[in-house]
Amino acid sequence: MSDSGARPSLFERIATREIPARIVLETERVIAFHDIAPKAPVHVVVTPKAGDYRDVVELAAGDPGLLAELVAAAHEVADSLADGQFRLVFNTGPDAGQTVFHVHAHVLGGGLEETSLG
Ligand code: D5M
Repeated sequence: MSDSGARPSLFERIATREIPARIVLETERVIAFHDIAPKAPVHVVVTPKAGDYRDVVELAAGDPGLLAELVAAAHEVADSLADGQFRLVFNTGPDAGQTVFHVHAHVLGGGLEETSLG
């Protein structure tokens, strides 16, 4: 739980197993699970277990080491599920599609040709 006294976020409740999810990786500070509404053949959410940061901008400023742990976890997930190739998306703010205000990365892989940005 965050130390703000706020209610635990959805992702904190997944990390404590209060809400079930298809967990694919867990470290001391990070958890990864399949997105409930996948937008790609592989779509995994990677997030800190604690909800101290709302978005990637706050995380980068407050704990860059934890941001690096998220990236390393995303790479590990992609190595096991998507041949090591992946897109990493941090929706940041409601106008950018962020709906859960507990920082998280979307790991997308497994064939993204139709949605290529390049
Ligand atoms: O991403 C929030 C993501 O969280 C969105 O893609 C759906 C996913 N989600 C919501 N509830 C669950 C549960 N219970 N399990 C797994 N995934 C979930 P955002 O970038 O904030 O829009």
